[in-house]
Amino acid sequence: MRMIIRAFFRLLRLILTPFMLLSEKLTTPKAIERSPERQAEIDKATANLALYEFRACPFCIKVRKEMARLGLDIERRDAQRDPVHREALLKGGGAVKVPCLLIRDEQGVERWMYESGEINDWLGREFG
Ligand SMILES: N[C@@H](CCC(=O)N[C@@H](CS)C(=O)NCC(=O)O)C(=O)O
Repeated sequence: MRMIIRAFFRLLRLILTPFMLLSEKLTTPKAIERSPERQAEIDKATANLALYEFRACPFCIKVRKEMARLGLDIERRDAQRDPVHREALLKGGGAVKVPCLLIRDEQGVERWMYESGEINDWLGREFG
């Protein structure tokens, strides 16, 4: 029974994923404009960030859209299909839950931020 339920959800995900990704593509906002100097500063700061995500997770899509709106080039790590990223998320953050933003400060101290709303608020405060 468990296998059937699992297969059902896998099939559902397979069917829904292309629609979710298409909808993301169609509704992703344009990036705000900045001077090249300011953008370079931001690119430097975002090099210390990484977003752990599932491709078709609606909460991850919400964060990716905010990243696009703010013009942020943040490394994306697929915690669904890449076992190395999945393990790193579990070890570092404490749970395989996405989205999760890894923030590394200048001293190398890591902060693992869960919750799409909290992540978007933080991105807005830092880079908005
Ligand atoms: N309230 C959270 C919801 C995140 C969430 O439910 N993510 C799902 C994927 S869409 C997940 O990671 N599920 C795995 C789990 O909760 O163990 C947010 O806004 O980020």
